[in-house]
Amino acid sequence: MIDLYWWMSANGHKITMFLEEAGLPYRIHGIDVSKGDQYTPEFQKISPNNKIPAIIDDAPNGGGRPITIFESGAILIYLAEKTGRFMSTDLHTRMETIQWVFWQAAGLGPMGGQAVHFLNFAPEHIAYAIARYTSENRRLLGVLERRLEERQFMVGDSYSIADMASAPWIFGFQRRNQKELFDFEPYPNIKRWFDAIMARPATQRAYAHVANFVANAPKDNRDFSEDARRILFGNHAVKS
Ligand SMILES: N[C@@H](CCC(=O)N[C@@H](CS)C(=O)NCC(=O)O)C(=O)O
Repeated sequence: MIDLYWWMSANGHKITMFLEEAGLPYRIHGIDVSKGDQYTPEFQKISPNNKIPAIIDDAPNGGGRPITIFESGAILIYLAEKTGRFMSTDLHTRMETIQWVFWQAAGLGPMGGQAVHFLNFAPEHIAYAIARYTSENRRLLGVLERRLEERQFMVGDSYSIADMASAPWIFGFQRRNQKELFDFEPYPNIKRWFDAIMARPATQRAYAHVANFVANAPKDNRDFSEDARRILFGNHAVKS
């Protein structure tokens, strides 16, 4: 059984998408990051960076010592290797997949995340920050569009953990309906790829978990209490 420490965010959806595709048994433990659940001593033992997602697999090799993993990219690689699915074992293809997982975790995620933050959650309008992150996000989207011009998926014609890492971020961008952030129009290949992934029954089952946690996912500052903003965007975690 896999225990998944989760909240309904792009990085959380990556893992439920994999688990649903692979049909692995799992149970979700909700970590409400807007209430500060990520800072409890119990969760910090599992995820020392105080962020979701994290997993504990109680039987990594069909038994043996349980393993704890944080960082969504590391979890995806672990699950792919555990199941032998969604990442080829061929050296070149495996490394191509891992590169694109890192590309998402180090580029599209953090840069897109900052673009979303400065456009929607920052207490003041900082034009420089908005321009800096939206333009870097657009550059990364251009990289993804080029990548998908000649391929069905990010690594060849097989759906892989690279796609599972990136598609939830596109989901998060498009649901905001903000032209400065994202618009499908200049990215027809991203649209084709994204629509195909969202139509997969496993993706739909993964996203259906949202309804079990909150009726409406927060969209901007107005949906967060002052406490939630302090926890998520303040210096709550900084030890002086
Ligand atoms: N690099 C990490 C990022 C994880 C992350 O940013 N998680 C967010 C939700 S998407 C979170 O836990 N935020 C709570 C906080 O920042 O306090 C990963 O890919 O797992």
